[in-house]
This record gives sequence, structure tokens and C-alpha cells, in this order.
Amino acid sequence: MSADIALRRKETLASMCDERARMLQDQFNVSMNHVHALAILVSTFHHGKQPSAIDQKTFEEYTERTAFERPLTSGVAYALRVRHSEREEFEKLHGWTIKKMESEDQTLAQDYIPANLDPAPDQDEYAPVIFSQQTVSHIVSIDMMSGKEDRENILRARASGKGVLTSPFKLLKSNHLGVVLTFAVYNTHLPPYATPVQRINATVGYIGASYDVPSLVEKLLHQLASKQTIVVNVYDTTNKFAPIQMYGMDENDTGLLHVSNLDFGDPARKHEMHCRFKQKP
Ligand code: WA2
Repeated sequence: MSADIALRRKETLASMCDERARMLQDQFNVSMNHVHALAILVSTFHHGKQPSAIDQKTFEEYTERTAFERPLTSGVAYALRVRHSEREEFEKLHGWTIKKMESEDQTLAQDYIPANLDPAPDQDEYAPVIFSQQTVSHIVSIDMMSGKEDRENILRARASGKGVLTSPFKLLKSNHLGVVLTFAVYNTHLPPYATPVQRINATVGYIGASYDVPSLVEKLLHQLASKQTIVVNVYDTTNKFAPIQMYGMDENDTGLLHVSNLDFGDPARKHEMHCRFKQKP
């Protein structure tokens, strides 16, 4: 192969990979902005009004009708911050107990419904889901602080005021790895340049969106009709010595590799897209 053909081939791979990485990143950014806006919606119309203007039915209808605004997400939900001292009153009001997030095999069971889950053991505070998009209705009443990844996200979101992402993990009722995006919802008394402690104290709940990465990336790449040409892999490379594969098959060494950076808006997480040609030249 002549030197200029080899160079052209390299440039083609780079531009195809960068284009796909940019599309994925842009769609992620669009949905992140809309999840942020949902946090403000809940703050304004649920916490900011007496009585609240949002109930499960309104939330479900609104989130379903605006689902097109959140590409790549499989569902959004709202978890309320409940202190242990408020638990009894909260459970009486809702007519259900706060549930503990359960193990994989339990959540994969055919008859898995939140009502069959165990009550959450006593904790200082809880984050039970009170509103959900219909697509993730199976997490209603579950204490999101009882799941490791969800809990870390909640703590980081409320101290920072930013949208935060989990590492890839197996979402409830899904066979794939996914990620969760969380924004804290604050009461209206939060000063604009609040400190982490002020933010934590002003937190009233958490809006979260789940991303089923494999099926959503697949859908995105499908629109580009390049699947005969290149193989795409997406990794969480936050720990660069132990990357986590989020999309794609094991990489097959066909020579040329191009790595495009992916910025999903959480500086604490790093992601990359790896592209290769399917065929050797
Ligand atoms: N949403 C959907 N499926 C899940 C999940 C989740 N978390 N966790 C595990 N499987 C309400 O950050 C608050 C959503 C958590 C938000």
C-alpha cells in the first residue's frame, strides 16, 4: 500500500470516529440539559407550590411527552430526600414502605416488583423514588441511597450542584451496563454561590436519568449506516489502567486504531471512543 493511500485511510478513520464521538457527546449533552431543566421544574412546581402542582400522573405525562428532548435516556425519576425522623409519616402518607435496592438475581426474577422487595433498614436518611417516567416505574419506592453507584451519585450531585455520572453498572431490570445521571433539587433558599455544606443542607431531592448505553449507542450508530465499515467501542477510562467497556465487542486488532475523546460533562469521569476498520487493507 502506498504511503498516501495509507495516510488517506488513517484520515478517513479519524474523521469517521470523531464524527461519531461528537454526535454521541452532543446527544448526551442535550439530554443532560433537559434533565437539569426537570430538576428546576420539580423545584418550582413541587417544592415551590403549596399544594404541589406535580403528582405521579402529571410527572409521568410530562416526562413521556418530553422524552424526545432526552435522547439516549431510558427513563427519568425523582427521589425525595427523607430523614429517618420523617420516615414513618412519609410511609403513612404514601401508603407504602421505603424499599431496599436488591441483588441482581432478585431484580431479574420474573415476578420482580418493588412491592416484593424488603423494607430499607434504618438509616440517617433515604432517597425513595416518588415520581417516575413510565419506562422506569419499577424503581418507585426504592431507596436510591441503598445502591452503591446511585448513592455515590446522590452525594456528589448535592454537594456540587452539578450533573454527575456513575461509572457503568448493571441497571435494575436490564441486562446491559448503563450509567445514571443525577442532579440535586434544592429548596429555594439556596444562595447563588453556595458552599458544599449549604448545598447539602438545602437539598430536598434528586432527579435522575438512566442511560442504557449499548442499546442507545447502537441506535445512534445505526442512523449513520457505517456498520459495515468500522467497529466502534466506548469505554469509561476514568481509571486508565482499568477501562470499562460500555459498548461494543472485544476489540479485534485489524491494524489501524483511532481514539476519539468523549466529554459527557462530568469532569470526574473520562470516556473514549475507539474505532477500527472492519477489514484489513
Ligand atoms: N434509574 C433507573 N434504573 C436504575 C437506577 C436508576 N437510578 N439505578 C439502578 N438501576 C432517581 O439519582 C436519583 C435513578 C436515580 C435517581
